[in-house]
Amino acid sequence: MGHWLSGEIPGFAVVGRVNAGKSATLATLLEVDDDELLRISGTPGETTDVQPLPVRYDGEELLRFLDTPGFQQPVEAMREIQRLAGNGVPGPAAVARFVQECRARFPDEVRLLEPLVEGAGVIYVVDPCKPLRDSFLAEIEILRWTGRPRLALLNPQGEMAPELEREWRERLGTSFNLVRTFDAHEARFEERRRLLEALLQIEEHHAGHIRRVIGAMENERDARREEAAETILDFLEKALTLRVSEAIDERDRGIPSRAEKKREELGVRYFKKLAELEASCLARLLKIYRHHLIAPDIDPARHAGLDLTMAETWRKWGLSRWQLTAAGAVAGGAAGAVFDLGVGVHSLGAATVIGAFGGGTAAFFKGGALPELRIIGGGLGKIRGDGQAMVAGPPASVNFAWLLLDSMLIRHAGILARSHGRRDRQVLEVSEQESRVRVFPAERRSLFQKWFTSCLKGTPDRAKEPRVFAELVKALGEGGA
Ligand SMILES: Nc1nc2c(ncn2[C@@H]2O[C@H](COP(=O)(O)OP(=O)(O)O)[C@@H](O)[C@H]2O)c(=O)[nH]1
Ligand SMILES: [Mg+2]
Repeated sequence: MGHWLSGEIPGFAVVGRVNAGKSATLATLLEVDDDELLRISGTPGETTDVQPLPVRYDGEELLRFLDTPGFQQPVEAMREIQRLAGNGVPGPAAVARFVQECRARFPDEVRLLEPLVEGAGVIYVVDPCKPLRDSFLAEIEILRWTGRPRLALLNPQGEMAPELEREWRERLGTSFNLVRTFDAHEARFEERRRLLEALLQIEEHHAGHIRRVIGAMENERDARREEAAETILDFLEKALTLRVSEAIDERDRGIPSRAEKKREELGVRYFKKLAELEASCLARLLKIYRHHLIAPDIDPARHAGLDLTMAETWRKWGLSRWQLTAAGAVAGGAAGAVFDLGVGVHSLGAATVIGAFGGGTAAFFKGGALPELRIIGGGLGKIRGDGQAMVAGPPASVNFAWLLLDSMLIRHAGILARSHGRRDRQVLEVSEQESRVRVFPAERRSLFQKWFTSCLKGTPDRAKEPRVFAELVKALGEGGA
């Protein structure tokens, strides 16, 4: 024996019916969204052996989970164990004998009971949407006879009917040390931590190891949040200071159609670059949170037929009306009080806005007006050493910055809400969700507004960065993150 467990490392075997969601539970708990590492499948019998899943921090194994194939013939196995117990009440000894003697007839039951006989704790996963049949009662009995510490998890795969849930809870409550709900498709950080804390309650002997795992998990969450904040700030700074130039000569200027064509190319390149910055920011966020099945919502066709007359361009870029309104609520709503909306535009002096802003930027979003890409210098700036160039920069309105931040915060929240136990592909939706910047406290808004303005001027205010970073870290942790 001693095949599945090792020394003082606490082990927990995840057991239950085939398709109860055992593998999905572990995948969500351990943040594994890769089927190569942890197979989740609607086809029964895909997991045919016990799979050890060590939990390591800093190279040291602190905890070990064991994924199992699941019960196949619980009623027959229960009878066999009763038979082995003779006239006595079945207990750990009868289960141990069953494991030793009945492998040929009950390969699945023996496989899943083996780690328990060796000393692993039990995590029993059930779908409480299923009727509580005799076969489940047999599983519950067998697990009770193992004498191991036992946690039952309700993993609802559909609507949980209150009546049925009560029945499951009552039944499980008499045979398990603890009964908890853990929805493998919905659980987030808090639920994952609560699951580990539940293990702490049923398995006092290994409290030290489990506590270290919980501590490490919390540290990791904080570190990730900081890394995400750094990533988003880096993106914002790059996006807000992005300038793209297109060389023009005398002939271009002389022929309006040529100049127009250059301007169009400039727009295409500007948005392409912006989309690249956005995509790389998202890719980094997905990496930080270990997600491989989330597709970035960046439309490759976005830049086809790009036109600087804007509305369409901006829509393609994902900055839809609702977002503009949301940002308007931040920047526009408090116009005059906290924000100095004009700074970004006027300080550029020579900046020419192609198309009409309609005067003040405060009215920017009124009536659904869309932002304009700014062509700096009207195509005549002496930007490059070798001649003249037309330069495109970000829209002058600082609302643009708020949009970029808001869309990243919403995506970040979407990433946190996604459990690793899912195996469907997901596209992050920005448009359907709530604005995050709208609920920023006034001081934070003011700070970001100033920093954004400095970025749009092309000279990011370094002195403000530590505070901007700290506030962003806070913002990333808000809203159940
Ligand atoms: N809707 C829903 N489906 C789930 C949940 N957990 C697992 N499933 C699905 O149920 C099937 C079996 O899951 P799996 O984890 O492989 O079950 P196992 O055989 O107990 O390991 C898969 O298609 C999963 O996507 C859940 O919490 N909600
Ligand atoms: Mg499985």
